[in-house]
Amino acid sequence: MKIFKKKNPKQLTDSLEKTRSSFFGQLGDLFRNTELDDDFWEDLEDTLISADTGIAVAENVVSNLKEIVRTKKISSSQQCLKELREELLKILKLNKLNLDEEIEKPAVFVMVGVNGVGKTTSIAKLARLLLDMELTVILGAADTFRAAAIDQIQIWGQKLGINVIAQAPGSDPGAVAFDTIGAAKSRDIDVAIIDTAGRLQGKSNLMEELKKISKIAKRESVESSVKIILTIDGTTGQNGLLQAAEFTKFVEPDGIFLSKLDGTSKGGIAVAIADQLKIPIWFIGTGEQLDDIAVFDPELFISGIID
Ligand SMILES: Nc1nc2c(ncn2[C@@H]2O[C@H](COP(=O)(O)OP(=O)(O)O)[C@@H](O)[C@H]2O)c(=O)[nH]1
Ligand SMILES: [Mg+2]
Repeated sequence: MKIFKKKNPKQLTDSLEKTRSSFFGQLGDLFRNTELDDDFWEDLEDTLISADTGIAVAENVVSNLKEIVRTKKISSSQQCLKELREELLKILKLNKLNLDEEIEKPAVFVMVGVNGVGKTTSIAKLARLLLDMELTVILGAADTFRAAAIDQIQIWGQKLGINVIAQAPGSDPGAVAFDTIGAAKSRDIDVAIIDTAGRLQGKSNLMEELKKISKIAKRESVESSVKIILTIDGTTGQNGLLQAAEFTKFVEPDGIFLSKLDGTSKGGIAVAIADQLKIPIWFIGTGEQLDDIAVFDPELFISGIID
């Protein structure tokens, strides 16, 4: 089956409004009728860094842009803004979306990430998106660390009208993953989405647990049908990126769910992820409701925050 064969039913709407006004509001001021002098370049680099693109990206973008301005003999700041747009897009496009591949049933999405980044909420949104695409979905409550975490995903399951496979708090997350995939197979369900714990205390334990879940998933389904999705909280900036990088030492995420882009996120984080983690952003979350999800599209994203 091809999961994302259909055009994304939800487009980025005004949900990036806040991101746009925080990051590119500043850019707009910067590019308003100004000379492209040393002060301008310095201000641009500072603005990019404060928008969470990271220092390396900011430096590279500015140095590329200077070169383009020189060779194309650009003098207007508006023209320069267009070139900036292209440069950012180039970085985001480095990470091709690879969601449209052929996948054998059941697809298994394992959601990983630090506590509080929005894993469980994002799972519910993703389930909604898949249901809208007329696929069948089952959820697995493999964050067994807290009873509240199990309740939370069960409540989402009720809202969505889909089954949630759960065991008692404290039980083995690997066993929950096993049961969830087993249920998906026996009930002929298209996609199983598995929630996981994200506490960073006793980190190596958590990472071993995630490794085990991923191994079980790959054994119980088809290896290429298992996708590890790393959730990153868009408001946590470089710090969130460092935490995310920790996960990549233990599990190999296939895609990113970038959450909370509706909040105080500055948007540049998407560019930093593309540049530093080299993992494609698949989805973005723009709120706490089920509908607040979009399949990531570099063009639409840049338009959403610049134009
Ligand atoms: N504003 C906003 N809040 C979000 C988003 N995604 C999740 N949240 C909130 O973030 C908090 C933590 O979410 P949760 O799914 O429990 O995170 P988990 O610990 O990683 O499973 C909750 O209050 C969610 O409502 C989002 O895209 N935007
Ligand atoms: Mg959770």
